[in-house]
Amino acid sequence: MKRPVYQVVSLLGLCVLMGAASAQAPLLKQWASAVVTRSSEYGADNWGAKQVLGEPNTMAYGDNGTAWAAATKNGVTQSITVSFKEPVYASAVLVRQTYGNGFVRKIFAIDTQGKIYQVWAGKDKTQPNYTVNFIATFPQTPYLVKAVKVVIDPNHNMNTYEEIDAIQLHGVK
Ligand SMILES: [Ca+2]
Repeated sequence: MKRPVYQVVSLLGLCVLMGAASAQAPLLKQWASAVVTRSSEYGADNWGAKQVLGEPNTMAYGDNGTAWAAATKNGVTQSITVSFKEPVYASAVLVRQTYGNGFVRKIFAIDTQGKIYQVWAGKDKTQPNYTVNFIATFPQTPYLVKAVKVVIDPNHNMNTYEEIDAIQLHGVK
């Protein structure tokens, strides 16, 4: 006996769906590769914006020149914008905090056309005294992200600088 046509069609449809799910692109995790801009930096080398690039290299909590610090310990809002090698449909940004932790306030994604979108804002509950990889998650962007801007509150800890060692973008190609 022949199967009704609609059953064959629905079976085919199921196979296509399963194929699509198993072929889903893997999550790509990239460390920042270039500084686009920064509001300020404590130094051109130590504590400079370039210190956020690449893999983490600040392994102890404290005031370390291997992390980015703004020019002043406290004051107006600060930010750093970094780009990544592979544009991705992004779903998270990791901000490695190594001093004055708990200071991230907003994160913006910048698409391949240079358009800027706020993707995260909220309470950063990262605790001090340890190096911490703070991860801000958000619904996957429908546009390809090539850069992110991290906005921080330098007054989060009035006794310290607020320092970032590394920034990582999570997404799929
Ligand atoms: Ca501060």
